Order: sequence, then structure tokens, then C-alpha cells
Amino acid sequence: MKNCILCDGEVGEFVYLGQQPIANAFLKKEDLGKNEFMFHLGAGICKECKMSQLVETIPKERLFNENYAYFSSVSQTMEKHFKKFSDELISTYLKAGDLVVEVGSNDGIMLKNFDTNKFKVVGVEPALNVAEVSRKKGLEVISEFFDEKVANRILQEKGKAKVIYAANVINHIEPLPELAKGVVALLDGKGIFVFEDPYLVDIVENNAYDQIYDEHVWFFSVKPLSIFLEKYGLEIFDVKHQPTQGGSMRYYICKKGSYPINNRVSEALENESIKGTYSFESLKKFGKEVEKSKVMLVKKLTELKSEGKRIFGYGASAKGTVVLNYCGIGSDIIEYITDTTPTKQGLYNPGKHIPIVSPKILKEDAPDYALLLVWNYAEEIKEKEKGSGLKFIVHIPYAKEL
Ligand code: DWN
Ligand code: ZN
Repeated sequence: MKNCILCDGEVGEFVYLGQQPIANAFLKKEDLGKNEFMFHLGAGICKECKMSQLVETIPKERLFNENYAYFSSVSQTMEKHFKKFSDELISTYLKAGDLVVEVGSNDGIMLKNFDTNKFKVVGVEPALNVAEVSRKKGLEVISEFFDEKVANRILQEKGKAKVIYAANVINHIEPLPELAKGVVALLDGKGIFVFEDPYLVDIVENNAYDQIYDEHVWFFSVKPLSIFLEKYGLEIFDVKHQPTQGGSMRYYICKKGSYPINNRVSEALENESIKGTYSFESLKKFGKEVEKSKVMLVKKLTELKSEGKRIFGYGASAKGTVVLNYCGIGSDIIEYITDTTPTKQGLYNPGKHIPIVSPKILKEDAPDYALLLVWNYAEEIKEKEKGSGLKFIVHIPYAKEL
């Protein structure tokens, strides 16, 4: 039995994905024979505060350091998404001279959209190598984990923030109270804290179990998040559903009473309740569907192999690590994984040790099927590969050809 990170309540595990490696810990050839770190990968829900969370967590320094594998600027979809959102923030919430802070600014994909001659712009990014890329874009970045101390440092140097923003980051922060205290300290009375993360409702609906891995400590929905924020005098005044990462929720948060509450908040709460988002029994059903999805993927791939077809993996995503390890799919089935990130090429995927290569290989080699380990960019990739003759298999909700 495990207790809730936030309230110490009992956490009921609803999905178990086996012993798994760190999803982004790609290996060098010389490390292949060494003992690989494995942990219990599962998600549960707190019976008290209803927050869904990882059952076992990994110390943050082990995940986000000078060798972080993921650079955000890998997809056109996300580039466009962040440009559109920065335009919304600039036109609705910011005026010249205001301070914008991004928590987890990665390689600067979002912050580069803010004119540093017009706004004060600060990124906070603990992963040193990705932070360095954003500094080369002329951005000011603090290489620390965001907490109250860092918030006070920014406050002293730059004043109060009008916008504190984060994308696919807050769900990575285990000490959520530290984050909340930092936000309260730094946020202007009329400021907004706005963030987006994969939405639990979508994870369940899409059977997207590969959103569950070491970096994703929390699987947010509106109600448990509201309960948590309330303790810090914060409230959600709007929510906007996003198509990114297979379905995300963007939460607009302010100091209690600073903004009128949009109807979308109560609508989302009602929808969550209808869908059983906080019900252990409903989430258990999701766990069962995940098992079915695994059986179907293994069946599909072994059938293709027995027909003599050749298969490779498309995109060495963290999600892909989860799928391949959970389903026990190794290099006997997936010959290699292509990835556009230069620093991933030449390495091996965690756990299954499948080689990662540049997509250039497809100019000389022509496997029959691509297992799309980055299904979240399916539209972008289908467009890019139009005319290549590649056939795609996607594993969620259940294995099928695209
Ligand atoms: O939350 C997180 C998300 C946003 O990013 C992090 N915890 C880590 C990371 O997760 P991921 O690795 O599952 O993210 P992506 O964005 O689905 O991974 C994309 C990978 O696919 C990159 O390594 C680049 C590669 N890629 C490719 O090879 N060809 C991507 C595209 C679009 C392509 O055309
Ligand atoms: Zn709890």
C-alpha cells in the first residue's frame, strides 16, 4: 500500500505496467551489459483527495540533469501550438514591461515567441543541456527546479509576474506544494498561472497508458487540482481543452477572486464526474483495457512477423519506452527505431536495447511497417511521409493500421 504524496491518503493502484527502466535513459553501446535501473511503474488514485499519481516515484535529479534526452522543438505541431498560445497571452493578459516566467522552458520553444525588448522574459529549466540551447536563442534561463526560493529570487530581480506558464511540466513536479508556494509568491494580484498537461479523461478514453512513466508523477483532472490549489488561495477560473499530446487540458489559475469563473470549469467538472474520472472502479476498468491493448499489439506484430514483414519503430519517445517494455517487444520484432533528435541517434532504447538511428536510413532501407511510437504527431507525420509508401501501425486504443 502506498500513501498519497499530497495528503497521505491511501492510494489504490489502477494500472500496473511492470518493472520499467527510466523512459528517457537511452543507453550507450558500452552500457548495454551493465545493470539497468528498473522500478515499479504503476498509477493509482488517492482515495481521499482523488489525485491520480505514480505509485513509485524517482528522484528528480536522476531524471532532469545535464543529459536530458528530450528537446521540445522536435515537432511542427508543437511549434505552431506554442506560437498560437503566446499570441493569446500577449493580446489578452500582457502589456509592455510585464514579466513572463516559464517553468520548464526546455529549449525555448515557447519563450522565444515573446519579444524581449517589450517584455521581461525568464525561463526556469533544470536540465542543463536543453537550457543551454535556449540561452543560445538569447533567452534568460535559471537552471534550477522552480520552487519558492527561485520564485523569490525572480521576484527580487524582476518584480511580480503577470504570467507564469508551463506546458507538459507541472505533471513532472513531485513537490507540488513547493510549486504552489512559488507561484503565490511570484504572481501579481491580477496575474495568471496557466499550464497544460495530458488530461486524465483523455488518457483513459484513448487507452493512452504510455503517458504513464517516471517523469509523469501526476495525471491531472480539474476537480483534484482545484482541491489542491484552494489550500494556497489559488483557483481555476477557466479551462480550455487542447488536442496536443493526445488530449491535454489547459488550466487558467489566479489568486482567489481575481477573475470571474468561466462556465467551462463547471462543464469540465460535470463531464469528469459522468466519466468516472475520480472513481477507483472506473479507473480499474481502464487498467483492464490496457491489458487488452497489450495483447492485441503483440498479436498484430507477431502475425506480421510470421508473414515475413519487417517492422521498425517511428520516434524514440519516452512513451515508446513504456509500450515496448510493457508489451515485451524487442529487437526480434522491431529492428530499429528512427528518431530525428541527433543526440538520441546511435544510442539504444531503455530496457529493450533496440538501436536508435537517423530517419535517413529509410532512404536505403524499406521495412514494411512503422510502429508509430509518436502517435501524438500522427497527422504531422502522415503528411511528412506522404508518398513514402510507409504503412503505419498505432497501438492505442487497440493495435490497428492507420
Ligand atoms: O511530457 C513530455 C513530453 C511533452 O515530451 C516529457 N516527459 C518527455 C517527452 O515525451 P516523449 O518523448 O514521449 O515526447 P514526444 O514529443 O512524443 O517525442 C517525440 C520524439 O519523436 C522525439 O524524440 C523526436 C521524434 N520525432 C521523430 O523522430 N520524427 C518526432 C517527430 C514529430 C518526427 O517527425
Ligand atoms: Zn491525496
